[in-house]
Amino acid sequence: MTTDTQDRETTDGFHLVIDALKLNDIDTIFALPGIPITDFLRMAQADGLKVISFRHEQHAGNAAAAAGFITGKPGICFTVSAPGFLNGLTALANATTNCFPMILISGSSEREVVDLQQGDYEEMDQLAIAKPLCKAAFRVLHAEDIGVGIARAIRAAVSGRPGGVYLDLPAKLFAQSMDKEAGRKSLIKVVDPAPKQLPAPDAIKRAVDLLKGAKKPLIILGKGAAYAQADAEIKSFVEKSGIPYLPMSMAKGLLPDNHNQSASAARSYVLAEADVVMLVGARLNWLLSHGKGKTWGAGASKEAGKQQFIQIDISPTEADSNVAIAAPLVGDVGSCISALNQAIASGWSKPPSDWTGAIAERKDKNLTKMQETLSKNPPVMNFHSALNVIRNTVKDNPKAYLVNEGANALDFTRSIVDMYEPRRRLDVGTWGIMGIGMGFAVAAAAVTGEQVIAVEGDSAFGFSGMEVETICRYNLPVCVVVMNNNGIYKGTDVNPRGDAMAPTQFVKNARYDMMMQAFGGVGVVAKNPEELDRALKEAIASRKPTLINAMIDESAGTESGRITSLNPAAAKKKTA
Ligand code: ADP
Ligand code: TPW
Ligand code: MG
Repeated sequence: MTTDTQDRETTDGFHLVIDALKLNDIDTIFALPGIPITDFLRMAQADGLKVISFRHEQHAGNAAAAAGFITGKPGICFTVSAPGFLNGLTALANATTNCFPMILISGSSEREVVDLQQGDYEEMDQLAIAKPLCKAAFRVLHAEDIGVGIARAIRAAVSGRPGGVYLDLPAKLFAQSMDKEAGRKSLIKVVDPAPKQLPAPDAIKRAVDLLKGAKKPLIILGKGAAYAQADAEIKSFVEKSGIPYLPMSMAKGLLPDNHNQSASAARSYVLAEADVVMLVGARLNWLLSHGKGKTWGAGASKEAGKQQFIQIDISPTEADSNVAIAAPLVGDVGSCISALNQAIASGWSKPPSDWTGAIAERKDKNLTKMQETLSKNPPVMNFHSALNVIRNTVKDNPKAYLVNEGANALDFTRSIVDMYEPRRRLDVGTWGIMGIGMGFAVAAAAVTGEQVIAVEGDSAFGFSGMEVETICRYNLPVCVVVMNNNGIYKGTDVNPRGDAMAPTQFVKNARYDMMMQAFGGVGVVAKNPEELDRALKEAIASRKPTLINAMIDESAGTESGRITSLNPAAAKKKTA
């Protein structure tokens, strides 16, 4: 191994990449070693970068994406060629889909050999494969271009709509040497990587006029609003305007979920009834029924509701992607909301009280009903009785990060567990993807030092479960709670032939807790809310890597959680 053999006069590709990252305030790298990046990672660590080494590239990539969302700086993931690159690609595509800034940097094989398809070690035209799955893709062939390559990757990741960027670094590049001073001069410190984008004054006026005329206005906060780190401006706008709001999943906590203007507990009512809806960093995609159908008070599923929309988005092409947007506001959330705050500083009247009153009435009813359900303590623990404990735990530890994936384990947690601080909820996002769990958990703990609670379906956990070793190795304050219902959605499926288990079933009463014990962490079985509560309290007090195997009634879930209707068989039933 050669960690630092350069003499005083020359530098090399390894060090130029490290120096370029450090120059741009990158302090953490998520990675999985192997040719050609093993030495690079050793040198990066020796030079003071925090290197978090994973067991599978997908989780290193997911960690980079989560770090990007939390910090607003691009998360960096390093992978080896072909198979390592492909393993990281899912995370890159997912980051792009979710508008999280990350850079997947992959070593690659010799260009000359790859391009002639002569069968190099781990041969693959990675740049071509990455391109359609990310925002931008670059390759650096010469050491003197490393500074430009890193600078372009950073700008592409965080400017405008954030997303995933691919940077291809062929093996040969790392060993190239060049004059040290010339190398230093070739590096670029990116100035203003995510420039503010101010909305046009006439666009602000159009939006405010529309809002002023509304009888039943509603604000929907999306994860773009959370990402924007304009927390105080947003809070001030919501409170000054008096408009009820709905947070999308990862915008929970931007304002505390127990805020009196939150309409979460009256979601179906406000979506169907609102007349003017202001979207803030939220797309009208499937998660909002595309702005159409029953959800929005329209008849047929393809029919748009009667709502008029204002949409704040940094992407100028987002408006009208599903239904007409009456007042698009193109700009960054901070600038747009601050302009709106000025515009409503005088002559603003709060929404009619029959609207806010009707919402409050429904909220009260639903919250009372929810409280009744939560306080039941059935003989076999179910999602509600378990999540009631987690709900109280998060209330007591509002700064903790909550990672969440699964189907029922996701949907019930989202609706039951209130969040109190911005960007503390990290979940399956726009794709509803399984496998983000441990990568997101490692990132949140490593980047912020805060306690992480990962509420995981037993299936969901399996996608990244091996990373409990990573959690133990770095001794991270992560408490994984596996909602163990013996399977995907339920553990009660039956194979009519009886010769094997059904495709959605797992080994009954599996001891996931022993996986954590295997690496020196704490593993606990919790069969009732008291045991779960005790284990959570101990995990948080000790900050030790912990896995709580929460045994959940295997019949408690529903097929696909809340999205049963998306199953093709459901559509067939409807048309039959
Ligand atoms: P959710 O799933 O929470 O509804 P989406 O991921 O669908 O949120 O939407 C996020 C939107 O936020 C994207 O359209 C993206 O362009 C936008 N966005 C991201 N960052 C910013 C920002 N700083 N300012 C304005 N819009 C942003
Ligand atoms: C990459 C499909 C959606 S939800 C889920 C799967 C496999 C697991 C649900 O079971 P779990 O939760 O986690 O035990 P619960 O509480 O309902 O029992 N592959 C990928 N992404 C997705 N979304 C799937 C498969 C899926
Ligand atoms: Mg399950």
